[in-house]
Amino acid sequence: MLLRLAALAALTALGLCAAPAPAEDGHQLWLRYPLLKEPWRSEYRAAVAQIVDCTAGAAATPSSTLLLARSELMRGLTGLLGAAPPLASEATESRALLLGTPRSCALLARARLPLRGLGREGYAIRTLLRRGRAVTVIAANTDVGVLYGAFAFLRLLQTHRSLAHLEISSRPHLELRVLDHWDNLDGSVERGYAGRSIWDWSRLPDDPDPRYREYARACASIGINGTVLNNVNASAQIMTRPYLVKVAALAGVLRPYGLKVYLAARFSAPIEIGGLTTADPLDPAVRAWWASKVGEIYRLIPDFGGFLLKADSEGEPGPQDYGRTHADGANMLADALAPHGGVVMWRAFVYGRLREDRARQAYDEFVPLDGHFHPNVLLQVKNGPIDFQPREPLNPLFGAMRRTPVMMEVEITKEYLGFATHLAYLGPMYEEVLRADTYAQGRGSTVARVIDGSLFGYRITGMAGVANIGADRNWTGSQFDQANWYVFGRLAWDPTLSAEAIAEEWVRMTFSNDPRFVAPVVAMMMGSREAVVDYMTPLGLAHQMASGTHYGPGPWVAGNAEPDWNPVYYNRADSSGIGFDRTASGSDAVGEYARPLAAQLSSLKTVPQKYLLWFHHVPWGERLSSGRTLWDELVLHYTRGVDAVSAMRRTWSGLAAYVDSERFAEVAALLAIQQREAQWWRDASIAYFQTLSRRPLPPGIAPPAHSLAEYEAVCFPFSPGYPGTSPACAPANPVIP
Ligand code: GCW
Repeated sequence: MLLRLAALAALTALGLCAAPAPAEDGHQLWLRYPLLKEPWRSEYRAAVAQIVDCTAGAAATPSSTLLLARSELMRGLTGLLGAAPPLASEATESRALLLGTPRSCALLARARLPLRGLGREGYAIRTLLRRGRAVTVIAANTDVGVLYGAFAFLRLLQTHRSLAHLEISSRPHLELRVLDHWDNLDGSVERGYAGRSIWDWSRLPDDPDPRYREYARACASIGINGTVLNNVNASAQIMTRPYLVKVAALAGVLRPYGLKVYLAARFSAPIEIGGLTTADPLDPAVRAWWASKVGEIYRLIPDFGGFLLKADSEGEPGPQDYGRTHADGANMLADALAPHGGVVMWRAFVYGRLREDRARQAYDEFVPLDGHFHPNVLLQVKNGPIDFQPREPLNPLFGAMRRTPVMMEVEITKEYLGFATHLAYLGPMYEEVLRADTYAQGRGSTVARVIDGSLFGYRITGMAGVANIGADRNWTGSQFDQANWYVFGRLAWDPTLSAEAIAEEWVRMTFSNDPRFVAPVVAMMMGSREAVVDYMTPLGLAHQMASGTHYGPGPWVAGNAEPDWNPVYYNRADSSGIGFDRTASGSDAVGEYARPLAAQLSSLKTVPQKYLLWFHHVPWGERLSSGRTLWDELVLHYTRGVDAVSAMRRTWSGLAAYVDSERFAEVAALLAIQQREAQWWRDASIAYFQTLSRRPLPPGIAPPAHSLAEYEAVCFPFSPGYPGTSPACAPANPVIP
């Protein structure tokens, strides 16, 4: 045995026997820093011959943020190159690397770098010539800028970019780049599919979990600078003293990484924990309570970010309970926060007292209030007008609020896109909405230009993502869902980046730089969200998920008390056709868009096919531009979605040689679940709609495997992330066919 081991070791040392990739569980995310292969290792070793500690003699002692930047660089280079370059106090070597701000590094102060345009968080990475020697500098105006620069520099090595003649300047396009955690204080996570909450309130403030630092480091590596710790369906308890002390401890851990803490506030907190009889925003006692509560928070957390509010929405309390407006409510909190520099992120996700079309409601409520909000209020608007569906057109509030800063909220957690088990890379979805044209100021008025403030000159800008992070070892419930956290951060930093380029970066850092792996995996990711749209809600359908849990198909569901909790409300399918008429002959939601866009969406001839049934009720036999009938097209889309998942499985099964066995097996197992559920979605949807269309399937297309009655009886009892009680399944209920 010993001899055999020795022989194996010798062979491995000689490189004659390929060592299997060491097992990984994904915990290290995209910050793995594995030893680079040649020729990259030698090239980069030559390019970074020395790291210069230029803090001696500088105006300030290095901050913890600056020390983190340096240690990250050391850690990254040690991993990638096999050893960290030597640290010296002077640039004695050609190809020395130095990092810092003009204040923290005397050499940089003398170099007179053009840092003015970089703002508070941007960075420059430059190759300079110093007395004939090439020196690489990572420089910024602030220490957190240096930290971002250090991660960006490491990314160059992680993705095999050249380090010659670097001339990079980067600054965030948006100010607030925030994760919204829907984490409850009991440790559950609403719509969370990655295990329990990472915040362990029971052990704070004394024993902060080391994970908080890892979390903050990962956020910093992609430029995320804020975190809302608790669910928007908020408990007032978070504002009590014991919790605030815990929040302060957490804020202390996150701060050096540039991550500010925010809280979701409960509007009725003055009653629930303040002993008042009202939460009326115009009541002086209520205003005084909030002012004093905010003062208490800032004494504990001097750089506290502010509040996120879900008010008068889905049963949450709000100013309308007192006959006041959203502006009254938001301004009251804004006034309390303003002296301390805090902001209010007021959500526009409101609906209720349904008139005719839920898609119209947020617009109808908020547009009349434009101009009435105080300067430190942002309106937080979901990407689409209804709710994080696999595909929605842009929310008409983008472009309609000219005097109120609008920030965008997207869902990173995949509530409506297959939870953590289905592979769906959301980059293309975010990109689709960021690039969508509102036409608010003529052509080119993209959502990106609305939220980056350039279109209307907003005072504050931002983007929020509902986090998909939990206590699972791999953070997000699956390997590929890490990419959604990643792409959110990168696009919030720069909404003009391409989803595809970001996918490639992520794949290279997370798995491998081998082109035989990178190309097929990026292609698979880029098609993955469309595959989900196809097998769940093709051609502009929405909200066809089972009620409550949102797990699996339920296009037939009609029995919920509120009309807009029913999938039939959204599909409007009957014997004549399918789709929601939102043109002037229907709810006229289309009229909420700027003229040229409204005209394009209104006409059956010009509406993009992907939004067809969102805006139109279309006869089953209608001929589409493909020459096929609507019914045939619909069936083909469902089928195409399932086929795309089969193709992803085939692609992945050929890639075992490039991935460690643990992550390979996990992805393969989840793709198998996805295939089964994609088939379920397709078959159940076709089975239901066929009872209305009464049309045959196109030739060569397989019929659903089971009857509609069987699909209707399917029960999935264990849906994670559901805030209510999951349906009880009778023994006779089949599980997913
Ligand atoms: O999509 C819906 C979710 C709710 C969520 C709500 C919201 C936090 O099903 O679970 O509540 O959106 O965004 O407020």
